[in-house]
Amino acid sequence: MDGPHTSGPSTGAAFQPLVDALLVGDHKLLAAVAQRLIEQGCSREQVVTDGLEHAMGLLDDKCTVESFNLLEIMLVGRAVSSVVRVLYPDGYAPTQGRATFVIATLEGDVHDLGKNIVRMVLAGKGFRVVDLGRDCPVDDLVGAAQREGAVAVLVSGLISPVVSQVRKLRPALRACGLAHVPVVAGGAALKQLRPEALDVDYVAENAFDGAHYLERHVSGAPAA
Ligand code: B12
Repeated sequence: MDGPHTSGPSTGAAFQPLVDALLVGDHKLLAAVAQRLIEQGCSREQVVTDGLEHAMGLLDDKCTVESFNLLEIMLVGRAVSSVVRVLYPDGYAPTQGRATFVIATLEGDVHDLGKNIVRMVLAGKGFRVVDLGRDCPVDDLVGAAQREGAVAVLVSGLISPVVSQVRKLRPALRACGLAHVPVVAGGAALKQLRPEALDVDYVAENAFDGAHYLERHVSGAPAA
């Protein structure tokens, strides 16, 4: 059900009611619209990428360093969370899974909506995801990777200053004997950079692209 190939509506117009409800921050209406799209045959991937991500991109000018409308953005954030609950009603905390990942937004970055979606997508695929939350020190994330036996470390980054934190991950993993554990990055600020520039193994375009990469890694298939 997560794949992009479904019989449901796929045009931008089909997602306009979702975009409209999101932009006014009406979380109840938004959850109802998302539910209807799912019932019409849309995949979760379409709702996230064509709906949520597209709409959030339209909020760019309300969330810059110069101009910042906190209340409006927070209402939209709450609305995004309501859609995530519609898409993943079973929650996200399997204690056993096909493999374990650790995920966080690193120190200095408080954005977590995208990270939460990644966690849900992976949990929906049967993986165990240990979420260290946002504003997380590099050492805490690496410590969790060691403690939990993680097979990959995932990092979400939305603001440019967090790039320097991401570059500290690989040396910190190496120092703990975890040089073999891959690092996967995503989020608006990180996906503008190539893996070499971040010193990570893969930069995901979106949650589903990241999940495909991780599926291949866990199954031992060569990276595409
Ligand atoms: C919502 C928002 C906020 C909310 C965050 C609420 C929350 N709980 O997350 C609040 C109001 C708190 C906020 C604060 C700020 N924000 Co803001 N914010 C946004 C906004 C509008 C949307 C981000 C979002 O949630 N998108 C929706 C999610 C679903 O998308 P996503 O995160 O990209 O995630 C998807 C994929 O990228 C992927 N993904 C994400 N992470 C990962 C990780 C892995 C491993 C994988 C596989 C995939 C993956 O999966 C998701 C689903 O596909 C963006 C604009 C934008 N276009 O991104 C600005 C934006 C990120 N913010 C920005 C700024 C400047 C700020 C502030 C500094 C503003 C200020 N004046 O203080 C503060 C930052 C404070 C801090 N220290 O962190 C800038 C950053 C610019 C830059 N390059 O540095 C942006 C780009 C706006 C802009 N155009 O200037 N913000």
